[in-house]
Amino acid sequence: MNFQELSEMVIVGDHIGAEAWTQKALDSGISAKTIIDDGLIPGMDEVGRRFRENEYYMPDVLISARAMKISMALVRPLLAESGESTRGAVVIGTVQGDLHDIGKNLVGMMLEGAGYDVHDLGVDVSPEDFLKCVEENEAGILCMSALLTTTMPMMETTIKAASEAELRNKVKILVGGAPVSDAFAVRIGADGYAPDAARAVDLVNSIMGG
Ligand code: B1M
Repeated sequence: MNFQELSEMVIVGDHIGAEAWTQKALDSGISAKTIIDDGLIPGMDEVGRRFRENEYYMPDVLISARAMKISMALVRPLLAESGESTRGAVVIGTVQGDLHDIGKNLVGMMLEGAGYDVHDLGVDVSPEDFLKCVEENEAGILCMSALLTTTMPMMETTIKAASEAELRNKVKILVGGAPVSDAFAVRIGADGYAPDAARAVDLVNSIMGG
């Protein structure tokens, strides 16, 4: 099968086509990992590039992500069954006290499209819940989102809690969200900051060596 076709369906956001293509590929014995590596990841990489270069806007990315997610929903169970690994586990959530999730969802979807095993804890996530999830899934990356100046300090609280739980050297902690900046990330001892979803994927790739 031509994997370029699946990539193209993701790029243009053809979720019906992506679902049918993925099912056909699975029926013909193609592995879940090959579908992700050769179809979905190149497609989402291109979406990320277009978003970075202002050729795509948020709605375009969401439409592409929907196509990617439908395909992922078919391959994910097989990936787990066969024990085939993804590019690594990432935990993501919006910090405690904060209910904004549009940007965080976008980052999570893009990371999933890039081949990571994303554990999305949703909104209003306590430091304890973030760290429990990191530990349980041996996640190499923790991504925190905050949209309110009043909830940004929860990022620092979570980082301190990670140190106290002796997890700090086991997980890279990345932060993002509209009021967050590079300088803030440095000040609170985070390992990195990304201003948007595409650059969050670039950052995670660079840390995970991909
Ligand atoms: Co809220 N809100 N809101 N809100 N809201 C803001 C953030 C605000 C700036 C509006 C304003 O006053 N101009 C303001 C914050 C002011 C401040 O703190 N200085 C504000 C306020 C005050 C509030 C309430 C307190 C209002 C009230 O009740 N009085 C309340 C708080 C509730 C709470 O959280 N406890 C509240 C509620 C809400 C809604 C529920 C109505 C809704 C949220 C719906 C939802 O998320 N499901 C909402 C919305 C929609 C907004 C605005 C309009 C849009 C936010 C958004 O989704 N942007 C926002 C104003 C604005 O930003 N223009 C506002 C689009 C999204 C794609 O961008 O989230 O920045 P963003 O994500 C980007 C990047 O930042 C980055 O990648 C994403 C994609 O490129 N990124 C990451 C995000 N997370 C990342 C994590 C990473 C890396 C990158 O990890 C490594």
